[in-house]
Amino acid sequence: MGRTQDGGNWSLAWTPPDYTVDEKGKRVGYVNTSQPNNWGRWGEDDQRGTANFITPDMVKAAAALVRTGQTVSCAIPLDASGPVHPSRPGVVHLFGYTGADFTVGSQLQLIAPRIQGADDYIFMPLQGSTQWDSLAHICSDDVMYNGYWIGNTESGGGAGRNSIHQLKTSLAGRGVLLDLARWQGADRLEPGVAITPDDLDACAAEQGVTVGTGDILLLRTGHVPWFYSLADKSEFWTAGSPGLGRDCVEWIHRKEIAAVALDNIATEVEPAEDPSDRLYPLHIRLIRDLGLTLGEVWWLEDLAEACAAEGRYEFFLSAPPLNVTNAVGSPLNPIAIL
Ligand code: UVW
Repeated sequence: MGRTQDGGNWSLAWTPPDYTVDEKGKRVGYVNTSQPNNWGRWGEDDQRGTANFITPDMVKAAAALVRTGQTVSCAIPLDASGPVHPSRPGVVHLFGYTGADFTVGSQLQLIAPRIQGADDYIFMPLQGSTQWDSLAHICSDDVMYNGYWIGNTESGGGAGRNSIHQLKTSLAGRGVLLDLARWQGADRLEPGVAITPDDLDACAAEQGVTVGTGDILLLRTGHVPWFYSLADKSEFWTAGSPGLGRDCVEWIHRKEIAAVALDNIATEVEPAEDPSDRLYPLHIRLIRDLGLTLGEVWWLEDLAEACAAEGRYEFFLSAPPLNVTNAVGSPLNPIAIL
């Protein structure tokens, strides 16, 4: 199906898919044999995946974790200096009119003689900064989370299924930080280090925190800070990345985690543990199979400091996506409240 590469050349030949799509936008007859998976767990029409683990009672309980009222941002600066995945262009910030324009005589003053000000625009990939990846981001076998056909996302209307705006009232609740770099006694985990379930359990035990149903789990590797520390960034893009190893999929599923966010580029370890694996094998298992919303390029240095100072690694986390209609991802400014 689809176009093929033949001897290094793209073939123009194409065979139309041999399946049909139903009124709900699902590929008819497709059965997900991957394990574990959450398809159907929250109903045939679900588009929210593991975010469903966060119930109103859990949000109330998480609010009780606010003790000092200290607020900590988990976002990198939203500007052209940040690490953006090589498949995407960087952030462009432009100004429509500025205070300086008024000092030299802006034509706007002809319309409104007394008022002055400034206005600006950002052009950026929605996954070009601290971000959530929606459940429309990754597909396999032409199918996304809960059996929806890949073609529900199209350039005219956007992500007609599993869009990030489905979570506009979610992703606020109990946040837990596992500071893996500190637990290892290092500034950062080395590129290529695959985080294991044993690492997660041991780090949580040392920090005296439990991880469970409905938690938004933040994992500090120190990788994004390494980017900012490098004068020549080329090493960052060729070295690979620390990240989740494949055995974490079952752990995340068993713990009923609502969402996972890391301070790396793509959540999972790079290169993949098994070189024969498809590109980003965990993206398929986590986003498509579990329906897990993934956070990438988070800034966890300040939160790590605050948690270490307080000696507690749980807090209220407010991290809803922007309400971008039919979108595959969203930038955000997550706030941990201690
Ligand atoms: C890709 O999958 C290309 O990017 P991300 O790391 O945002 O998931």
